[in-house]
Amino acid sequence: RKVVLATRNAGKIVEMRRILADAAVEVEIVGLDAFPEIDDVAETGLTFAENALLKAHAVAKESGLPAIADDSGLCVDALNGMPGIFSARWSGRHGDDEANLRLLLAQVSDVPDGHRGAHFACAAVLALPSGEERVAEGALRGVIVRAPRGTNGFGYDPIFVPEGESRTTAELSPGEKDAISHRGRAFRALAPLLPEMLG
Ligand code: ITT
Repeated sequence: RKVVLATRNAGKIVEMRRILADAAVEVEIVGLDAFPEIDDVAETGLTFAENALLKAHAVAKESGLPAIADDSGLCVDALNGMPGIFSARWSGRHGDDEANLRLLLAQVSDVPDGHRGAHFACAAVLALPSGEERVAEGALRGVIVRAPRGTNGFGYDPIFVPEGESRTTAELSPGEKDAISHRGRAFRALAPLLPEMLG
């Protein structure tokens, strides 16, 4: 049984593979690099789930294989939920984690402690070439700190401290992050649905 990961984000690929392996999902996972002819799909949805569905269905249709997508981001209370679905391109430079994180830190620099709440959100989707789909979501609450700490993970991890933690998600071990993360929760919810879908 083969599944294509419908993402070009290296940080996500590492975590998705790790979480699915830990969930004992027995599939051969192939990357999008095996399909150089597949173009990026426009993420025109208004929610994480809509965008994950767009990506998974496009790749399933074009590759002819079941596809798994992740749409995720950081929703900051003081910014009315932004950057949210725009997290990967918040600075205007898609995938420039450092620029995105610096801009976000500057935007919340005047927000006092006690008002720096935020959550990571993830929608995980499996889509089949037939058009069948399954969706699962996960979230992780926390706060935005004032200066980056840690080198694990990717994206906004160095500035996010989960509720009940003192370390940023970039200071957690991979296993510690997966156990509580939005992505861990979404993909552990999706995992049990895979066997019957993949036949
Ligand atoms: P694909 O669409 O190819 O999957 P992308 O990076 O464009 O890659 P998204 O639109 O879903 O994907 O954006 C996700 C962004 O949200 C990502 O670039 C990070 O900035 C942020 N993000 C998501 N999960 C994160 C995590 O676990 N830790 C830190 N930042 C995260």
